[in-house]
Amino acid sequence: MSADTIADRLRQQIATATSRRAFLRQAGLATAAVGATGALAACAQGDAAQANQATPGGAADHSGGAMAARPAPAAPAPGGEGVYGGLTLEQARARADAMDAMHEKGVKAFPAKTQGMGNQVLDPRLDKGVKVFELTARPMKWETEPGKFVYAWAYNEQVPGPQIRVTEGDRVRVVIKNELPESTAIHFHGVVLPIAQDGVPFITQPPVKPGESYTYEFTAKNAGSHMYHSHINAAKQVGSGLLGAFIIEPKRPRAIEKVDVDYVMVLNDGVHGYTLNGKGFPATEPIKAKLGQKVRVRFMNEGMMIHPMHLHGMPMTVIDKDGWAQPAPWKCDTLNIAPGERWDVVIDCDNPGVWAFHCHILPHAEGEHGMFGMVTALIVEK
Ligand SMILES: [Cu+2]
Repeated sequence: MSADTIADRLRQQIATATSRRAFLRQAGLATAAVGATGALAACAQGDAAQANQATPGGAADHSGGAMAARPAPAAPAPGGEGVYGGLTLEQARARADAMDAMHEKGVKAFPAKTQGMGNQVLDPRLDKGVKVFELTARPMKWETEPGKFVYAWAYNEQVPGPQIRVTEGDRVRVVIKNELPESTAIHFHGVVLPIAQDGVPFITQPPVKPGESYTYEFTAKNAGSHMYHSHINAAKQVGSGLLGAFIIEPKRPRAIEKVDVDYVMVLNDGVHGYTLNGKGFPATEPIKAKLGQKVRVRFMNEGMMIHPMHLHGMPMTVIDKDGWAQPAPWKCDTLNIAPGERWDVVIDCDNPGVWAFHCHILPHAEGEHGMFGMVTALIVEK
């Protein structure tokens, strides 16, 4: 789906909301003081209140970053308390319009184009039955949102690194070539393997020095959603992009994991700001499904903070934690993903629309300038 069709769909959603509000107003449920134009008109008071709350934190956290801003305490209204915070209706409407314009601009830009796309499935080379994956770690520039270029350390010029997918029982070989200005190593996070292949310098292997290559080889035993990442100077190396998804498909999938869309969502919060698959809103990628389809989301947190991911409109059924099946599937709409964790959920897409899907630590997702960072959408097409 192109950006244009998403914008069309959002316009349609807003037009529907507008006509519903007009109906409520006619029914005498809307306040008489409010002007009759625009879908947002009836919300002006609420927006003014939001404007007051959004002010003191300023734009400090808008671009993301390693530290979350504390939720700002509610500031006094510019003119005082009471109706419109002491402003006239016209002043309150002008404030609301200015803020709304910034919010609208971000939403209209979604999904914004940027250079580079991470998390692309890497096809293996076959060597006598062994699936061989070759990775090169190298510094590069990475565009997280339109015009925002960050310094990244990336595998195969992708943040997150290429997605590795194998099947339970496969023999797997991963070759890492180090073109970084320091040593590195790869740990296969969650994968059950022999200790020599665990990828922790000075515990299981020597560091891989600049200019060197190193080969890991093991049999993929435990199916599930796993990760691979650096395990030396990790706060910097993983935070800068040396991470990726490592998925072991089961030989015999359970009925509940037979889905139409299988989506990996890697969360990160390092020097690149708050990102989903290496991008911040509005450059994040929407998840698309048709009405009646099932979507599996594999959440993976490669960051240093927790991120409670919240889906609007439909519950998520949690099936796996760290690649291990739950004793029984359970439902939620907000799921806390801690650093290092993987959670797999299935969504029954029975509610059409463009649904917001975001981290609910609000300084990771929305400020007075609009939405940013860990925000995307689940689009359920009729
Ligand atoms: Cu978050």
